[in-house]
Amino acid sequence: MNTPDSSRLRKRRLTESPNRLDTTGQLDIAGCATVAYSSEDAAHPIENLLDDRTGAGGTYWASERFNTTEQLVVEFDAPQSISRLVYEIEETRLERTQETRIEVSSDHGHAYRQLVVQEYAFSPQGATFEREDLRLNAAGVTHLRLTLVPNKSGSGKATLTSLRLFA
Ligand SMILES: [Ca+2]
Repeated sequence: MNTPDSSRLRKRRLTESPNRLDTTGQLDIAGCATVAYSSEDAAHPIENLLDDRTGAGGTYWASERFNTTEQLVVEFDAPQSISRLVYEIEETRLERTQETRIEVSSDHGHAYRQLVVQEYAFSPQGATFEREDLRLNAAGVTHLRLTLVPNKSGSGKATLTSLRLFA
């Protein structure tokens, strides 16, 4: 007959937050690419996309123009494999739907292949933050282009809190 023996219990403390991002293979975009952009609010520059202030309340890039479709293009110094892309959008004040289109080019931006189109609806009373974590299978990428339509419904400016790419 077995007697309970609590000393044999295997236990561990839960330390990892479920929202913690696995950063294995993360590309240093600042070190391997140029980021071209169609618009930038001086108070919310492109640098805010790549800093470590992510998540709700994090720093963000914003267009300087209302209701204008904007483009951000990551131009790699050398062709790059991309297996994963994570981006975040936050909109706390306005009711609007932002569309994000992601495309890649293997010929220095002449032709693009569309990978994803996603829409998020934001509302101050409802969803105000979205994180997308995409698995991709893209090799030889010279350019990665994001096209952001800020006013698919409603009205506002294109914004993006973070952009992370993984080899
Ligand atoms: Ca940020």
